[in-house]
Amino acid sequence: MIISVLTIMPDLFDSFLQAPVIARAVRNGVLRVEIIDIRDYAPGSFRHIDDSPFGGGAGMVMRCQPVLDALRACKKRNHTDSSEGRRDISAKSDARTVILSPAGTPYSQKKAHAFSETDHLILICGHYEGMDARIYPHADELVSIGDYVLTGGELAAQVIIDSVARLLPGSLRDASTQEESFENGLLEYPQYTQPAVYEGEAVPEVLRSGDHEKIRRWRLQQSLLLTRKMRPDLFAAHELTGEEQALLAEAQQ
Ligand code: 6GU
Repeated sequence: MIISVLTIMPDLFDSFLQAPVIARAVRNGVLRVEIIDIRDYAPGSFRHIDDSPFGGGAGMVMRCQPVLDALRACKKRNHTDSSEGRRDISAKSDARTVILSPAGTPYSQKKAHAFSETDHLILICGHYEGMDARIYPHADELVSIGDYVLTGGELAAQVIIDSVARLLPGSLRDASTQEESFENGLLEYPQYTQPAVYEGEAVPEVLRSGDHEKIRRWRLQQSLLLTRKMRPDLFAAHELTGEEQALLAEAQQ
């Protein structure tokens, strides 16, 4: 897949793109990340990308023209019908265009899976007090990464790229994504490694028993207890199986 990022701060992605999971996905040919500097589409020597809001008020607003010209050029470049300039991983269908904004719908692991199945994802990083409202209809959706305000959408874009890249085939070394938090609607069970006793704290005996069925049941039980304690909202949304009910009843005793 291709992920295109439209930003006014392209430098913020330099070291991020060198992170192992991203670099591996790129190396394996399952991902291409394209960083587009919106300023390149702002004309004149000042290249101004923002302006004061109509009606007054504090702060600046991102102008329509540089953002929408950058978006159009990005789509055109990646969706040309001619085979010229097209790589094997380039987009086959239309892009999914996302604006990153604290006013968006909450990001989730489910959304990460959906994004990982698109051929071309375009992420537009908002800045200043916001964007001209006429930009929003050009996106398919608005996404927020949580109930707090960031200075710009760049960190949010990096959160999304990281969570999507690790789901692409060949980007993680093993199948470790299937059992982790959120994949089954529960938080992950506690993990331990050597030594078996550290500063008097021992690893639970069951994990050293070699009994795989017992370990599986212990882990599921821990996941349930942890989720109920730390994320009552997730726990309430989770439909308990018969086995899970039994494991919780057993823990009560
Ligand atoms: Cl996507 N952008 C900004 N600027 N702030 C945020 C956010 C996005 N998600 C949470 N806060």
